[in-house]
Amino acid sequence: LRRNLLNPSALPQFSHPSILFTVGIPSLSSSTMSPSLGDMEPAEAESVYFNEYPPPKALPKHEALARAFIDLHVEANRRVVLVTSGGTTVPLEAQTVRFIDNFSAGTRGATSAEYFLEQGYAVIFLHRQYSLLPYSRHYSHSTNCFLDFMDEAPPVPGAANQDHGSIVVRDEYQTEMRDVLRKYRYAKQNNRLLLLPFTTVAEYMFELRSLAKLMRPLGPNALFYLAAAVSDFFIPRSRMAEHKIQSSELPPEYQGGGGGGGGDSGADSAVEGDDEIYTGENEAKPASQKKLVINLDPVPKFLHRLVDGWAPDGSMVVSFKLETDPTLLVYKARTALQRYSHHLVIGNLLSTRKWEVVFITPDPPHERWIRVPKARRSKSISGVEDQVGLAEIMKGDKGAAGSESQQAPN
Ligand code: PAZ
Repeated sequence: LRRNLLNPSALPQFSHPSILFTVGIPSLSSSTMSPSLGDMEPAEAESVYFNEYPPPKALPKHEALARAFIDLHVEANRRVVLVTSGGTTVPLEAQTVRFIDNFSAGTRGATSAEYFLEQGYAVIFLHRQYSLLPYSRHYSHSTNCFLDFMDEAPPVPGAANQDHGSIVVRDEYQTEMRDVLRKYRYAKQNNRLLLLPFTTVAEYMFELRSLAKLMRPLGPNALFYLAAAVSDFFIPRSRMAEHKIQSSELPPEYQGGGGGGGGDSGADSAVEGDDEIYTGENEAKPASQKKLVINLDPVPKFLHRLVDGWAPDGSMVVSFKLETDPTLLVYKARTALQRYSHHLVIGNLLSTRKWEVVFITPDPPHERWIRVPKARRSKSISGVEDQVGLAEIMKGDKGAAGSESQQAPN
């Protein structure tokens, strides 16, 4: 996808810029748009947004699981953290064939969840389906195939079947895997870890809202640790194509079924119409070379609603801010902290996020950099570099993850 920022002057009714994506397939674009959620008061945006989507099918089941989990830990007066992790998708069609995604593998969330568990928290792990999970992350995904950790032991002498031995963990991995296995078993057997998956940005929003409200009985024992990479732009349901967006012109008798990018009304779609209004690149090209122009709206910033409405009184809210431009990171993290009045923003850069973060706090020192020293950036068993041990640091175990400073990196 090639991304073009829309010239805001072309759309005076929006205070938040929409974004256009162009891909090399025939064009379908929009000339009219519905009012932007970004222009509304947070409570109004909430009701419009959540009324537009049917709740995810799994929500009632997730709510029941979460309710039981929370009750258990309220009873035990235990702290509970909601860790969000992984990226959200933005579907282009209601019956989704294509979607926009982002880079997040869920390493931060899964790693941090392990630290929280070690510190005695119960963890609700709201994660992108198939992203990294606490404990299993050491042996999953592309960095390592779990089969590489296995061997076949020689058959036991005298055993009935001498054709094969048992499958065992290779000697060199025994110690580390035993350690991980014990922690995993402990978390499972003691009901300390609840795994709840999402895929789309809308599913994420529904789950977050429900879980935050369910966590109210926890009061100050609740912590929100929002490490998921949540899409900033989306296609509202009302402007989404129902069916797969077509890449070639259809005969007239097949047109108008919603597959061409329009919503059911077809009047205000995200992906139909005069794409040249936005890109200026599409004139006089044969159909086969036209582009698909996708008009995205800003996702409402529900952190406001989380802090001021959904979350329990006295709970702590930690959000993350990812940037790629080092000159923007602290500014953007500070702005988020001021805007949403929560407790901590942890800033990180895409390229250095595995060993360097900055804590932006309302109280002095306001800005604190935490780095894993080079020597400690060892590969774990799975070949994934260790993440900064945020939960340890938040508990005041200073230096646990390495050096600290109040200066930005050069
Ligand atoms: O999942 P991961 O470990 O690859 O990346 C973690 C992260 C960069 C998504 C997280 O640390 C973060 O910054 N989340 C917030 C992103 C944002 O919406 O700005």
